[in-house]
Amino acid sequence: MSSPKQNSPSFAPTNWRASFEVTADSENVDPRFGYVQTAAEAQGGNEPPVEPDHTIQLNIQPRENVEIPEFFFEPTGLHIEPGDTVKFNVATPHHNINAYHPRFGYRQRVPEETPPYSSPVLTAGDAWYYTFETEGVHDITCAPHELFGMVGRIVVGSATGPGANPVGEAPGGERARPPEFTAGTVLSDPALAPEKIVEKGSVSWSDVAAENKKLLLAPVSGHE
Ligand SMILES: [Cu+2]
Repeated sequence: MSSPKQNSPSFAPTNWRASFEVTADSENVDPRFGYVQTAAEAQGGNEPPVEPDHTIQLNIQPRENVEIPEFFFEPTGLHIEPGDTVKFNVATPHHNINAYHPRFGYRQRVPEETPPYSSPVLTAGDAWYYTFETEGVHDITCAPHELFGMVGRIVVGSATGPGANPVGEAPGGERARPPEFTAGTVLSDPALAPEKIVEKGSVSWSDVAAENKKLLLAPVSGHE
């Protein structure tokens, strides 16, 4: 048994902007909310405030013999440098991008001093920009599709920090939730080991073993 103090993530207010270096990109891209570019804005010629250094697609594709499709980030693992901006292309409706941050009730799987960042739920054609300032492993999820395994891992600089811990062993204690069900098995796949992502630069959803993408949730039935 650990003490209640160790179990509780800190809820004290934090000056996020003071806790890391602000680059030119992060002056334009909010450290908690990022930057949304809707499909309509893109069609209207609205330029985003930064040029992205990388792009990740948010996809849905059918599964064989199972009604619920696969929801995934492509690439699922990506190595970037501190200060790089990632454009998340919402290729299919509807998704969001959400840090595994203690303020959201999760165990800490983003570096200390990282703001609790998330995008709104976005639809096809929308894009979300985020500038990753804090060095280390950033585990992210799509909150609506987390339990179906829609998770990703962005290694910023080095494969360090709380997110480098095995799933379930990151700090946060018993009352904070680790990535569960398929989210947990995907993030535990050897292809997504943080050092592997650094070595390869980018890891595709197709590199994750089928076994680890299996749906672990059964449809609810038999309710009175
Ligand atoms: Cu999603």
